[in-house]
Amino acid sequence: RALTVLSGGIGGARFLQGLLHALDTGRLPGVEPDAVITVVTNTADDLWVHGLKVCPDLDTVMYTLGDGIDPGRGWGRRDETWSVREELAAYGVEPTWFGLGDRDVATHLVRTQMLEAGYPLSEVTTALCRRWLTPTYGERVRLLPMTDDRVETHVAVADPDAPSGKRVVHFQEYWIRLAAAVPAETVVSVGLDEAAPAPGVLEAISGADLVIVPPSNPVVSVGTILGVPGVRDALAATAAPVVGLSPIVGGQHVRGMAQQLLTSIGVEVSAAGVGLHYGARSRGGVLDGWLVDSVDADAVPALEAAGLRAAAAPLMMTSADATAAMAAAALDLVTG
Ligand code: GDP
Ligand code: FO1
Ligand code: CA
Repeated sequence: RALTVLSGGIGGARFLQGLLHALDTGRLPGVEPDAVITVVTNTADDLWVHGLKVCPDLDTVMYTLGDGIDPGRGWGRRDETWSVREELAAYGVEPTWFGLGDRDVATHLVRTQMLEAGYPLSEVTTALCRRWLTPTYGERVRLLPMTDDRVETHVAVADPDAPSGKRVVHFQEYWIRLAAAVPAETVVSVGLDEAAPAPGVLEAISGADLVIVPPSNPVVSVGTILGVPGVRDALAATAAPVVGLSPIVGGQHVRGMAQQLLTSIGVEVSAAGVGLHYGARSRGGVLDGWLVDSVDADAVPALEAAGLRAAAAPLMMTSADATAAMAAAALDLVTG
């Protein structure tokens, strides 16, 4: 069996923890415990900072599954220290708003050195995962960047001092320095149209037995992956059922900035809105099934009218067990 998951960072990583727990505890009927999971991960949050290439979503998935993540933050390393950050600030070197932990810096040094030696991001990721994933999962979990090419999400925000009245900032500056506290006038995925899917990405979709869209950010995580040339076609053509889980519960995101970004692209901030935005494969979209939280059960009829299989189930990832149940419900929706 081969499962493929299209993931962002924290939400996707937490879902993957539950999916692996479901496999380990035999809670996915018809899926053997050693099924291979390929994680196709968003790389458009990536940032060159202080000469280092930082890949937040790849690192969050890698550290989370490798048990190196700081559980409170959901990003960066546990038992972290911040001497490098403090020294950079002492030099007055910007961006001081982007916190690099000392342990985390080692990851970026290894990645940057390998990139500069000519290794593509996918091979760099495989190398880093030899430390973080292989000891625990062997070949069962493969972490792939969506592309080896440089893609960055940038956000236009209002700026009265600018001639155009707008200023474009990197997504990380929008999220961290601006705290997503201002409307995202426009979201731009720089380089996305020219990007090629990383080796193995299209095959992971076309050859899967099940494709899962986890509760990740529908705009800057899943939306970006869907924008990689070839990905939508692979999803439309795959024999695997494609099932998604809503990151919006009761009309709100659980964390992050999906509300601001969905509003920016004119999508209703609701479980139904996101499901309809992804659309049914039978009508040119990417999903066969869409799972919403129990509080959004009233959205099921509209989703079914749009050609989707839909159901309501508890969707708060409060524990590996709770998330395992979500994974089982998602599988059941499209294979039952
Ligand atoms: P990021 O790259 O770190 O922002 O992580 P993702 O894009 O993978 O996931 C972010 C999304 O996860 C947000 O839109 C949240 O609403 C969603 N999310 C986080 N925790 C939960 C949860 O427990 N349940 C559900 N349904 N969504 C969640
Ligand atoms: N998030 C913050 O809110 N503040 C930070 O200083 C910060 C630094 C950082 C460094 C490395 C990394 O991999 C992630 C980091 N993040 C930080 C989180 C990051 O902005 C988010 O995980 C995702 O990009 C959101 O999609
Ligand atoms: Ca992200």
